[in-house]
Amino acid sequence: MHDRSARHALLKSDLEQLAIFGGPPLFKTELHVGRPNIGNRQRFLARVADILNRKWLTNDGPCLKEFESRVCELIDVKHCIAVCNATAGLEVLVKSLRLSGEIILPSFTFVATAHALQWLGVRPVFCDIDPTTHNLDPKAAAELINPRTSAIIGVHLWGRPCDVEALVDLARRHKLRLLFDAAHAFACSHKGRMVGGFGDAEIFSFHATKFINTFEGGAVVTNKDELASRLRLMRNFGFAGLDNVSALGVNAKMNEISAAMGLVSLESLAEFVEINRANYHLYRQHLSTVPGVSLLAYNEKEKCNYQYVVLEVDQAETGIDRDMLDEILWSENVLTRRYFYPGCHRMEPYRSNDPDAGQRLRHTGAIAERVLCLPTGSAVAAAEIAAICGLIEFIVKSGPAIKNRMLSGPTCRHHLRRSTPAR
Ligand code: T4K
Repeated sequence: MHDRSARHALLKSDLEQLAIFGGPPLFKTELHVGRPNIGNRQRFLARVADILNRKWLTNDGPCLKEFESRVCELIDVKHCIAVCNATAGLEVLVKSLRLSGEIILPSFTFVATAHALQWLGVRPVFCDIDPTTHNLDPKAAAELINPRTSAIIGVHLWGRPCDVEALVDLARRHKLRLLFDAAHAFACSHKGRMVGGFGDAEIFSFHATKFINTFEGGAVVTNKDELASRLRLMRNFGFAGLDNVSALGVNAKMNEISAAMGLVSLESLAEFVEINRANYHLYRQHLSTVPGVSLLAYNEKEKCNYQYVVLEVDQAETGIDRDMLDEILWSENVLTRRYFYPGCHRMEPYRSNDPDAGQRLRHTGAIAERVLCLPTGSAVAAAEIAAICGLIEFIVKSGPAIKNRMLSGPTCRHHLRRSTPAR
């Protein structure tokens, strides 16, 4: 890959060397969690030249059609409706299914899952997660069902599939629609079946930060013919033909340049997965002996995209909490992310709408305090991963001393950056 050469990294063995206490940062330039993977530039640029020559930039163009059929083949699903982003895809899907009232979903997800519902006037009802899988707990979901409930949305968080069978059973028993936010789970499988064909429909994100990207973009996938037709209409203002608007619609189309990027990304899918897999195993290997930190595991008997390297921090063992670790890593130019802190229920407008939701979201609250995503993807080199892990090991080893010094010193820049309190 183009940019995988290691940046200069100074190993640290003394508190004074930590950037947070005045030392030089471990890395001269920033390492990101969501650095985009870029496929073959020549092939992308050739496709862009074709688009410009054709003068067909959007509206059901040839790149879009090719991208949709490649996605269908890859995940063995009948219909792919590519959209301008996953959030718009979710909105179009909820509208196409005429959902109303309340929809049950996890709070431990990117806020887009909830916002898409709220935006349409449907009430998101947050449900707790299973603390081992980080996914929606079907038993907790069952307790939230009432006559206003119209659907359940499972989120395959970190690309690890939900308890699909239990959710299918629950939805069937209560005659509810079942959707999956599969923003993280493109090219992953569950019990040998590719994610994409479960429930009424699933949604992928192809945002720049996803391992397969279309700059901005997403797709709704389904095996249901009638739903697919409605989704296609709704994505394009409801146009059923020239001058023939047959339904309410919006503009949620994916343009040709995005679809071209998607096609080129798909050509490198195996390579991107292999890079993510190797990065994940390197982190595992280097961190296996560090007490109090563990990596969330993938079921490697299934297809995984390994796009998130998720560290769980057990403060009781490390002597330092997740937020302090995050703050120290940022000062060293390792831009870790606290996805999906603090949980949607502690963000607006949900915090004001349902101030007591936290009482039923015990696991969500606890997990949101422990998790930290580490840099990965094609922009991170093996030597950088070794240096990050060496740094984490040093921080954990010196946990109590670092904590004391941070608590007694002046508030640092990073602390200020994240000063918004969460209840
Ligand atoms: N459902 C779930 C479960 C999701 O996770 C998401 C999106 C959605 C639904 C909605 O999908 P979309 O409507 O976006 O298709 C990022 C992404 O913007 C978002 O797509 C993603 N989930 C979420 C998990 O991550 P932020 O707020 O963290 O983005 P930002 O700008 O802070 O970037 C993240 C990191 O990536 C930074 O370190 C900078 C780096 N980066 C980012 C971009 C855009 C780059 O290096 N280059 C880039 O071009 O949300």
